[in-house]
Amino acid sequence: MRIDIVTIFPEYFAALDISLLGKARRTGLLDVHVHDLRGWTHDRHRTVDDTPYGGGPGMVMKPEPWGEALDAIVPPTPPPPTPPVSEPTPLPSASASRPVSGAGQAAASGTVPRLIIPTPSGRPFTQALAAQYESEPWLLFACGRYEGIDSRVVDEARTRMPVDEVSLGDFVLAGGEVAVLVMIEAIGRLLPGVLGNADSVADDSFAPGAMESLLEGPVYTKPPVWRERPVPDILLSGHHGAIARWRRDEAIRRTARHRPDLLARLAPKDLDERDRAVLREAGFPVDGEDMAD
Ligand code: 6GU
Repeated sequence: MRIDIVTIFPEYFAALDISLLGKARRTGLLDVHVHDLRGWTHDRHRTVDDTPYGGGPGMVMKPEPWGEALDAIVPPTPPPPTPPVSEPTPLPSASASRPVSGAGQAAASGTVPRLIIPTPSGRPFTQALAAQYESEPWLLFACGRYEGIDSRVVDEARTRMPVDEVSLGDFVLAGGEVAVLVMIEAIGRLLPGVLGNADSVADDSFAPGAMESLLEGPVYTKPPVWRERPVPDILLSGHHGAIARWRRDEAIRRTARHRPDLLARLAPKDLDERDRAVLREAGFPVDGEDMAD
């Protein structure tokens, strides 16, 4: 997968040299290109922002550097050559087979990236969206700072490539850089060959179908007793069925505590009697039952 990132703070992306993603880059699974937006400014101060039309607080990123950046990374399709007026219109087949060259080649052959713009006013970034992005050959991230990028940049980009405005959640970051690091880590670890063990992806909370959207419960490793705290006996029992049941109980309890909204998504047909008992105990009656039951 190719990833381009445009930012005024390229230093943030040094983190992409580390750990799993660093290895994925070194082995060629990930081809990351970080671009400094100020390289497409032309004034002495390398200005990227200006005051908002209509007034209001803060600054808005100017459209010109963004336009030049996107043109450089995704060369625009040139207008189709105009045939001389006397010439008959070529047949569609002849027109379709006409070779394209130069800057138009990328766009004409369908090789444009998906442009992803991190913004608190975007659609929610989820595991499902990470999985969709994992299957794309080329992603381009545009990191805004200040109050955001002049909206005409997004409008024009949409005429040339698919564009998604994406948010990490209901809070405000100072800029898109950290959000892009988060998204690239979530996407990158799904690429075949990036994680050592394919099962680690299948078992994730939120992976499609995995544990029907329950959070994962607690985990333990050696030693068996630490600061007088023993590991739960069941995990040392060797009873795989009982261990799986205990883990599911713990997952249901943790989900009830931290994400009651997720419990509403559980399909009643996927709940057995034990699930219902654990849910009831956690204060979540299911399927027509109520607290009086
Ligand atoms: Cl994607 N960007 C910014 N600047 N703030 C955010 C965000 C993104 N998601 C949540 N807050």
